Amino acid sequence: MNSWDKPPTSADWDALVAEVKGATAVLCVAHVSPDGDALGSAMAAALAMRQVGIEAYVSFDEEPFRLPASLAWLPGQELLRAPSQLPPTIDVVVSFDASDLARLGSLGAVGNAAAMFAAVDHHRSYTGFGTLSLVDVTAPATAVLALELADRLEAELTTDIATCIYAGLTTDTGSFRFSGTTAKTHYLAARLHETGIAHDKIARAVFDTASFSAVKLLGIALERAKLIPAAAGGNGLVWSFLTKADRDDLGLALDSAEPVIDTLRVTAEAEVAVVLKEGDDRVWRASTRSKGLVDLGAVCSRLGGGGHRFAAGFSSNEAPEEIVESIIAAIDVSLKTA
Ligand SMILES: [Mn+2]
Repeated sequence: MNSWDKPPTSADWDALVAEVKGATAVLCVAHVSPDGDALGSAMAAALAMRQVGIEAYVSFDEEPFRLPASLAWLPGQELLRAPSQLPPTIDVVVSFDASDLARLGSLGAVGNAAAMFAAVDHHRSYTGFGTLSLVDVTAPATAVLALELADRLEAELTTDIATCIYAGLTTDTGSFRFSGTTAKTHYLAARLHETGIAHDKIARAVFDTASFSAVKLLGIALERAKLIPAAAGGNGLVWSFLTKADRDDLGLALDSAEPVIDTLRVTAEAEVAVVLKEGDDRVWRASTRSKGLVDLGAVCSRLGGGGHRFAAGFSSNEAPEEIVESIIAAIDVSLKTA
């Protein structure tokens, strides 16, 4: 049993707070291709640290260094630093929402070189990297843990901090629809609301905004979608793919393909949805979603990735058809051992 099979203890939090308060400078790191939970959590934590007098920055590994369009409005952007522009004084690194070191890209090495390297996360697939683990697999978002850190730093919950936390919470709960959402999640959301956040604008930015090019890209993916009724124990698998050329024609970056899975996964005839996205490096990224019957965290771990039961992913150099065959085979193994 790993120590993160249980939520962090008060002693764990005290250790993190002590390290952060004693730091010369803290770097809060989000995972590569950051989503609302990773970036919202890192930004909220850094804003809280700044408020109580700690020098804090936010970074993630991306070249060129820019925010995804859906998160370009997040407060706290003055704290962002590209990996090549990090202050030399950083001695404490805290990662947010990254289950393994590879998810931090080049910043994993910065963490390993720091005097203290803490991981704040909620993935069951968390590998145990870092010198201090603040991991709660029952938390519906890492943002819940980022808020706990802000509270334990005795930072006031400002509208800016609450906005960052809410961005993470609404991202990972799918607007409070996914099964990880509890009464506690709603109480927490109510607390965020009370600070005067523009929850409607946050929801629109996170879920309901895409460029016309991105809408066209979605059309390509849907046109190409295939349903395999026999897959996943006869419960069906729907999949599609987007090439680098598809994106290049529309002038789009890889993150533009992120929302495709959310439309594909509504397919009633499929327990599992898969979207394969070819990166600029020609490596395919597989995003997978299930309705609960199949543990995709386990399936994707088997294929070299990881994630949650309902949402997981991995990378592959195989051709799209081969990747889908690998997924179907791994699902069969998972259903047999479940
Ligand atoms: Mn998350």
